[in-house]
Amino acid sequence: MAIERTLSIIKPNAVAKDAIGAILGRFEAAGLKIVAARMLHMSREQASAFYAIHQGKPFFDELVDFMISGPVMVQVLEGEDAVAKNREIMGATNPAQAAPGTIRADFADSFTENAAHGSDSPENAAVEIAFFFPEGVCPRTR
Ligand code: RTP
Ligand code: MG
Repeated sequence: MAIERTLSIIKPNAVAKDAIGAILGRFEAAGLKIVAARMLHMSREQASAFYAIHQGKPFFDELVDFMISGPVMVQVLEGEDAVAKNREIMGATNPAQAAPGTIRADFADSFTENAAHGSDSPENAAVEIAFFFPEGVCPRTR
């Protein structure tokens, strides 16, 4: 299996309930290394650009309003099969369908406020990582 990087976001509802540490701990426990991290409160322009692929969909405005409702924690996770592994740890997009013990099962408040984002392919991960970390990501040395 290949070593991949993926972009992860702890969304505003999970930051608000002080779940940053618990969620980052799940990534580390699963063998995903945190190789970059930053906290920011996105502007409407930033959130709209990040979710440009969803522009025009019925949930777009609600999604952007939510993502700018408070700060988010953004991190790059590195490890074997990181894209799929992160999505497995997050659980299904609709928290009602998320498996027990997943981030969304434990920290989501609704379909929109579903606690976490994870890139859906290595190609999109590269684009999303560059979006939040244009200066690049330094490799872990230990
Ligand atoms: P994400 O991008 O956040 O990791 O989630 P995902 O791939 O599992 O889901 P995606 O289809 O990319 O949707 C992005 C986010 O939009 C919100 N959403 N709401 N109410 C709805 O029908 C609906 N559908 C999507 C969720 O916050 C979802 O994570
Ligand atoms: Mg997605």
